Amino acid sequence: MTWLGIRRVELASCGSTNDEAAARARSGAEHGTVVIASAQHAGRGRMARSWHSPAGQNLYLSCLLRPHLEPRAVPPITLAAGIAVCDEVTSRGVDARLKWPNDVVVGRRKLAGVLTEMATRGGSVDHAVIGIGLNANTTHFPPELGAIATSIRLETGLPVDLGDLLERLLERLEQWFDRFLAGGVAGIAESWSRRADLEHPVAVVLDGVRIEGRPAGLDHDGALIVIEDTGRRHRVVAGDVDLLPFEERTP
Ligand code: BT5
Repeated sequence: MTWLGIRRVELASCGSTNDEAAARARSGAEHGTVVIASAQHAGRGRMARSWHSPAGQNLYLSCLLRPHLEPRAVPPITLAAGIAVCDEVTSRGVDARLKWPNDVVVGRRKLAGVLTEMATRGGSVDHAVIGIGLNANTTHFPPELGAIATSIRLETGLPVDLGDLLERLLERLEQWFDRFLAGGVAGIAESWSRRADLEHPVAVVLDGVRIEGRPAGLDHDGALIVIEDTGRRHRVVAGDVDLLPFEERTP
């Protein structure tokens, strides 16, 4: 690693590593600073959802970046982080895929999620925080997650050394952040699509209307292209994409 995680903040417990990283950014922390916690008591997903973060079992980390990018060019960095996580778990024998915009999934179960947040100053980016929650050793999830979450350990049957996982993941994150920072979405789009499940039909809600179709890769700005059976093409720029079981698709 040349820049990511050279500076680290290691916490036994905190509310959210994203909040800790943002607070440090406001006090001048450097590009590449990584905040890691063993537990979070207010781990967050998107749209005020919570992220289950039991102590000592999994990775909860946030990367502080100070990219020279326009604010609108920052959010797709989530896609680059997803590639890094997907490759790391795949190298450990997990059959993982990317699900737009921020999930790493095994089948329909979520293994990891990415939460990118940023702060601007005078119209330019002051800092971005890329938070990653990766389930490594959890074997028992709370009831609401039991059917929709998984971990490396559940997939492989093997316990995971969190220190080793962190180091390898940071190396991959640095490589993919570098690629994104140099070439934007164009530099990672093909790699992202190769790791995404583009066979699975999906449902998305666009302007209040539910659309079903096939994901067909990324647009130039990181939006997901979804094509209906009729051939109609849509751009998904925000929200959730539901993977439909093949048999449940409405005709
Ligand atoms: C995400 O949100 O997937 C982003 C998760 C980012 C978590 C990291 S941990 C380090 C850093 N600090 C933070 O505070 N956050 C980041 P979203 O796409 O909105 O998905 C959230 C949904 O995932 C929840 O509503 C649950 O359904 C589900 N979920 C919650 N905890 C989970 C877990 N541990 N494993 C799998 N699914 C989970």
